[in-house]
This record gives sequence, C-alpha cells and structure tokens, in this order.
Amino acid sequence: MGISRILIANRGEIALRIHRAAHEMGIETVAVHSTADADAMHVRLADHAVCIGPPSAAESYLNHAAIISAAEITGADAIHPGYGFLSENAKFADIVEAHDIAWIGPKPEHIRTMGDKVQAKKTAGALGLPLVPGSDGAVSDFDEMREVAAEIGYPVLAKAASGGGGRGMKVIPSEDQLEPLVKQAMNEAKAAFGDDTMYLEKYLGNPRHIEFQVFGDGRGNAIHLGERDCSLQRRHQKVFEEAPSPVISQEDRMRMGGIVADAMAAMEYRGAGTIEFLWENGEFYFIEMNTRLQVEHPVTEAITGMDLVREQIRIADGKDLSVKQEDIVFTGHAIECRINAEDPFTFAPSPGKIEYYHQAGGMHVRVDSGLYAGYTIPPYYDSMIAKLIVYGRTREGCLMRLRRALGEMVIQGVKTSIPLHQELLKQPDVLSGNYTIKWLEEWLVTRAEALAADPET
Ligand code: MV4
Repeated sequence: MGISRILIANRGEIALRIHRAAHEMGIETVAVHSTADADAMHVRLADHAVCIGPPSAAESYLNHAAIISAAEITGADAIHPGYGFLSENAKFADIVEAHDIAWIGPKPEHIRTMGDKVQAKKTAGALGLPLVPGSDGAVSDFDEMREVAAEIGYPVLAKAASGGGGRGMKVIPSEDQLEPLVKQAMNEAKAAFGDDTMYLEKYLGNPRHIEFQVFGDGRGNAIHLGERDCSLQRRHQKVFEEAPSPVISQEDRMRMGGIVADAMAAMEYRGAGTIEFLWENGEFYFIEMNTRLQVEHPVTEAITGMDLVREQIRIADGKDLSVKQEDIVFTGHAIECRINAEDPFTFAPSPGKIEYYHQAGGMHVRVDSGLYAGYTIPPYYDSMIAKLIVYGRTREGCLMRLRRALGEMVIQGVKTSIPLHQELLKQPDVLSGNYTIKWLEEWLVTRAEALAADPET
C-alpha cells in the first residue's frame, strides 16, 4: 500500500519540483508531455514518460482521457496536477478518484466550492473569515445592486462568480454608471465563462495582496504556514513575492493564521491551500481561496524549512500532517523573482533556443527551473522559465543576496525579465517594502515615460 508511482500532470519547473519531492520520498515518477516538451528536463529525469498529444494544451495537458490512460498504462497510483492546467478542475479530480488513483489535491467538493467565488465568499464568511463589505451573495436585480452599492459606498467592484485571478471584474465609480458597466461585465463574463452571475464588493483603492498558506489532513486538522506578500503584480501576473510580508506583525500573523487554520479544520479541508486577502489600513479582507499548490510556495518553504510538495504527497497518502502548529517556526526572510522569457520592457514573449545558461548559486540561493544550454523554449505555454528564490536572516540580507544572485544568472539566446528585477531592486519603495498592488504598474508607466523622453536612461 501507499503511493509508489506519481503521474505528474504538468510541465516546466513545477513538473521538475514535483519529481524531486517524489524521488526524495522513494516514489517513482511518470512524466506526461506534449510533442513540444519531449526534450524537457523533467521528462528526461522521470522514471517513465508518455507523450499525450500535440503542443496545444487543450489536446495534451488538459486532455482528461489521455492523462487517465497514461496513468492506467504506467500503473501510476497518484496524480499531481501542479498549478494551472487541471489543478483546480473538480471534474477531473472526480474522474481521478473514480479510477482509484490518489488525487494529490483537495477534495473535489472543495475545489468546486472555491471555484465559484460567490460560494467561496459565503463559505469563508460562515467560517469566520473577515470579508470585503458587499452584496450577500449573487445579485441580478439592478435596483438591488443600487441599494447595496449605496449602502457600502462608491466606488464598488462588480465581480463575476466564475471569475477569479482578476478576470471578470469592473470598477463602478458612481450610481449613474452602475447599470451600463454591470451589463458590460455580465456580457464579458457570459462570453468568458458561460456564466454571468455577478456580486458586488466595496472597491478597495490601494491594498496589499497578502495570502496565507494552509494545509489540512481532510479529517479536521489544519495548520497555517504564515503569509506571503504578492503585491508586486503586473496584469494579475505576480512578479516578485516575499515571506514574511514586511507589514504583518508576528501577532497579526498568528492571529489571522489561527483564524484560517481553524476555518480549514472546520471544513475538513485536505491538502495545500492558499487563502487570499486584501490588506488595507491594517485590516484583512478575504477575497478568494486557491485550492492548489502555488508558484510562489518556495518562499514559504524557505522560512519554515518544510517541503510543501512532500506534505501534499503525505496527505494524499492518508498520513497525518507532519508537524503541529506549535512546532512551526518562522525564521528569516525569503524573496522569489519570477524569470520569464520575455522582453523586460515590452513584456512580449521571447521563446527560442537557450545558447548559454549559467545558474546562480551559493548560500541560500535556490533556482527552480528546467532550463539547460541547448534547450528550446516552446512558444505554446506560459513564459515563466525559472524562479530564483533567495533566503536571508533579515529582509536586508535577503535583498543583498538577491542582487548578487541575479547578477550571476546568465541566460543567452532569449530575452528575460532579469534586467527588470535588477531595476526593481534599485527602487527605494521595493527596498523599504513600501508597495501595494498598484505600485508595479504605476512604476512601469513612469519608467516607460522616462524612456520615451530620454532613450539613454
Ligand atoms: C479586489 C480589488 C479591490 N477591491 N476586490 C484581482 C484579482 C482577484 N484575486 C481579486 N482582485 C482584486 N479584488 C476589491 N473589493 C482589487 C483587486 C486587484 C488585485 C488584487 C490582488 C493583486 C493584484 C490586484 C490587481 C488589481 C486588482
């Protein structure tokens, strides 16, 4: 009994990350890949590899039948979905479990609940999490919307129940624009998700994005691993993440962490999860829950010393949580820079052949990446090609080490966001931790204007 062969239903750095955790546990891996990923590092390292389709994700990494068939053929007894792709697909999770394959993820019912943002908010509220003031669930009647909006005050934010991650939102500045803007948002939501259910929230003008990492055993025990600050984002793509947040006190961390862990215990949540909050004027407001492992999980690993993928696998195998809350110690500071194959000024994707690659190293420097010299980055998928995660005993020490490590990284053949990160590390607001979700995009505008005025800068 027990998990002995994991099929990794993903690609890129996260596939490699999962492979490494599995191998450390003595578990074999099965890589499934598209024709475009035959030369990927995780495919080479995996014990078994199955080509599941053409480059298009719809026909490969999202292809339920091909993935289940690959699991059956190779005798995999568990599937890890990584992030993105099928990771938050409740139907696929159901299918996996119906095949007696362990789903290394939350219970399908919880994926389903949290995928519906109205249901998620109701559930969070019932479990005692602080909510953004807004409509009590979905609203479809414009008179009712005007009533709710008048009560919470403008500006309000119309959000699609099937949205999330920034999709299907519209800021409504005043009552006269409510009906036309909500109608527009509904049309967009209908087109994007096939569902125009909307809800209203008070629009928070300048918050930080603070998310708590949680783990549950599915039987009523849960822990939190503190927060990550992911406020530096561009178009809902995180660029730079850190743990702990520079603005959260140890007291608030343990208080809010206790609330989220109690909530997860009460719902008998299983596996890894992230509870997202907006944080403004010292208050937390729940917005969404992600029922998956996140890209930025390594910063939590760095400050807790825990292997989050190992924890996920243990839980999927029916084991207890490996630690008790009182045994979790937060030490030092960690920052992750996402390195994308893209132009550091225009953000245009830059796929292609890696002519030369040199990875940063040294004390407390981690690079999660499947890159190697001679590898060709395919144009079909996400542009993130590496994550640089640096740890230091203090935030200042971490920033100094990060600057040094970024300077060591050499990626030739494609454009990357390394120069963007090097510029960011010169900004006083980044160095002092004085930023909100608006900071990066505002800074990028200033930078573009300065560049237009004087191309030498
Ligand atoms: C908000 C908000 C302001 N007020 N909700 C964007 C993604 C999704 N997770 C929720 N989002 C937001 N919800 C209220 N009531 C602002 C955002 C938002 C945002 C949130 C986190 C990180 C970056 C963001 C960028 C733009 C808008």
